[in-house]
Amino acid sequence: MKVSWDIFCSVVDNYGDIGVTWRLARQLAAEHDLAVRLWVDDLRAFVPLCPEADATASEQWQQGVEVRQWPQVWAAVEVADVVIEAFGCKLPEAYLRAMKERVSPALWINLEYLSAEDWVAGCHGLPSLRPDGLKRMFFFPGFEAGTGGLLREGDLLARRQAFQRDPLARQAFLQALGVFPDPQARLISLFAYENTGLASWLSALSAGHRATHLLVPQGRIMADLLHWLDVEALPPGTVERRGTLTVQALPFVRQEDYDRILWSCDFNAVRGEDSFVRAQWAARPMLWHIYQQEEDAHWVKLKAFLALYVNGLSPAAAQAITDLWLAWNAGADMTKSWNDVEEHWEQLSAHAERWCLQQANQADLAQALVLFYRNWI
Ligand code: TRH
Repeated sequence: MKVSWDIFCSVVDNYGDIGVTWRLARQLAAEHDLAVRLWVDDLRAFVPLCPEADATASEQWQQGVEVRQWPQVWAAVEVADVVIEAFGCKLPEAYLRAMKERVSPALWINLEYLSAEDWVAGCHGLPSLRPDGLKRMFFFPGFEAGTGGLLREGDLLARRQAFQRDPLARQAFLQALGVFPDPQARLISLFAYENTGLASWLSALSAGHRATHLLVPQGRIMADLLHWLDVEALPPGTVERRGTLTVQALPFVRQEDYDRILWSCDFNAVRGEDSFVRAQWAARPMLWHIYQQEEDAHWVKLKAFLALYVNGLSPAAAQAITDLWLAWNAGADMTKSWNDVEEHWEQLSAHAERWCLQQANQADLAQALVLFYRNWI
């Protein structure tokens, strides 16, 4: 019998919670032969990532994963061997009681948000004993040895490299999306939260010496984009030109195709957690819009990541990318930092590939979870 895993996901906002748990669930089922159930409280956030899913189904199978609507009134189910509570989403009380009554204890793991802060390795894998006798383990993804690593499918890098080596595959993919860039144009993708710095970046791009084709999937940045373009709407597929900049709106695509967009681009602006990690596997220079937290806690995380990421860059290139990221996350003017980044383009591109390969030396997060369970039993 397969080892059973229950993953609980509560959709707070956006797509990150479901994006990470859906990716993890699929990989555990596909690569580790596990029986995986994914409990999601709001399936409407799941459908854009997996369009064949049914937002109203209480149970459905998608890509080897049993996807369950997490009902408000919990109906008893058998507790799995491993229980993942994603991002502290709070398991149903009745499920906790069933966990207590289970003859052989289940491994209960709280999967935490990704952070590059240096305390992460020290806290990864630590238990917390509760007054009711249940024990919860804390599992931290991360970039350094001693953390839980990053989500990465076993064949991801090989698929990405094959795609990037094959201009016809890239062209066919882009054409199917209705994207026909000028052959000389540099391709940039833009996935971000609202950002008052966008106008200055777009102005710099439109006045640049190099043609840029900017791809913008539907999302929260759209209003700022419309404002700068001075248009009322930009339906998916529509193209607008300003100076050397071509802007094209895209639909929100399934998760696998979003990877291909990142692989196709020369530079990717990403946000949150999952697209941020996928951009690293795409091995292209990137710009991260971090998810804002109360009391500006996100700045510490942003700077912790930058401190790691710039290792190996020349001081000038490190400064350029750091300034760009800080300006973007402050919603500040991007003109100077973007021009500085352009001056170090080759170096930043080579660095992105190096960073990707270095990160791929770590065990991936799904593998690390499976090993954690094996060591626990
Ligand atoms: O949507 P996000 O802003 O999610 C955020 C973060 O995860 C944040 O840490 C969390 O606290 C908050 O949600 C609640 O960004 P993220 O993490 O990149 O998730 C986006 C997902 O959407 C990711 O799996 C990629 C996917 N995606 C597509 O599948 N198709 C698309 O066209 C695009 C643009 C994204």
